[in-house]
Amino acid sequence: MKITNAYVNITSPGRNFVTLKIETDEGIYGLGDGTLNGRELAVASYLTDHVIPCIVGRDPFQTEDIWQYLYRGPYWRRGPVTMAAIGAVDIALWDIKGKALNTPVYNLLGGKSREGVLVYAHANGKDIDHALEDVAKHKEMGYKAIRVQSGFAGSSTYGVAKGPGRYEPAERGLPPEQAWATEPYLRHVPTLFARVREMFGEELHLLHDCHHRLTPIEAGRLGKELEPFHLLWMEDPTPAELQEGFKVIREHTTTPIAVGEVFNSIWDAHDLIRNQWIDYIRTTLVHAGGFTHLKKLADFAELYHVRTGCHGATDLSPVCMAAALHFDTAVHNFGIQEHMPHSDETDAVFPHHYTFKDGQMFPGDAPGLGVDLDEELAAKYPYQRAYLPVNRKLDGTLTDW
Ligand code: EZ4
Ligand code: CO
Repeated sequence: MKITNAYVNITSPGRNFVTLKIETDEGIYGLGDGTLNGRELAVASYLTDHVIPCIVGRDPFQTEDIWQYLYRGPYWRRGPVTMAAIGAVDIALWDIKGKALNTPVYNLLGGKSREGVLVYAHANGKDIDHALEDVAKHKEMGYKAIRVQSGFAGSSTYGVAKGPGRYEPAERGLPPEQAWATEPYLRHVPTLFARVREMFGEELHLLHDCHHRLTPIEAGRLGKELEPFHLLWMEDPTPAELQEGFKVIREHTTTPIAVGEVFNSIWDAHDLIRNQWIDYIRTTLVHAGGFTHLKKLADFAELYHVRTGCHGATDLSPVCMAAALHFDTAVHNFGIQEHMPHSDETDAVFPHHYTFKDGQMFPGDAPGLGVDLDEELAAKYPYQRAYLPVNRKLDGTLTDW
């Protein structure tokens, strides 16, 4: 089998998505997600201008060799744009393999290690009472694990919807600016989780995302104060370029730690994993070079009791969500999968076989990934510039969003 053609589709059914389609001489095609929130066109150009010309004519079954060619070949390694482009190619090639062999991708990754994939939902509210209502709503929908974020007076925080409707971090146009204050946040979060546990008891898995806004010692304090509420994890407590920062957190709390949604290679997590400073690795397929690389990362993490918790926000397309569910079904050290449902418009552009039932998701048994792209419908939603917000402290200093 040979790759005969490949092209990039950019569509914006509510938000922007970059999809790579790879065609072969046997009529089988594969889809890969290359979406990098706020930097979509850079990945599209990287693919169209620099990657596609190098893969036409190759055997799509050679996923390892093509991955190494695209990683080592350009000399310039890693980085989110490069790794999302490699991810798009790799995901599409595994889709082709599955279709050619007439089997779902999870069977190529080791087969089913479990029947269903535990997912967590997002609940949020402008204050604690509204957040509690949203937790109740998601529990009612069948979720067994819920991430809870809530607003409070005096500054903004991460993960709270502006008005009615679902939370969507990116906004059309140039980056909006938000205000951030650490101290009121640190006082607020333990109160929030005390109320959640009081109302919903111990059975529900609870999670919280700090979104890289704390220093290690501040995260240590928060983790310690959250211990009575038994969180499944505290996510992205501190920026992770300084991996040793997590040692400080670990020295102060037994609240489990998850990190990695912005990582793009195994090296971003190397010290975190081998020193057992984290409990969950959140890197997902599109942003870290696809199945070929993420399987190595998961296998490495398994040696250190670190489980997977793949990123699953709406800025990852249904192609990545399908891919993640095959991955989650197969890897032994799966932990949990983030689930932020896509809009109806997005689901219509990307028809798929994956399903949700009783707090779990299932990749379906269609050959390959079981996801498609309706190109005619996609063409009705052209690219629209959209960026994530930036954060400033109350005195105007730029800080992490
Ligand atoms: O803000 O993916 O856990 N999920 C998250 C996400 C991120 C977005 C950024 O593009 O933190 O919602
Ligand atoms: Co997050």
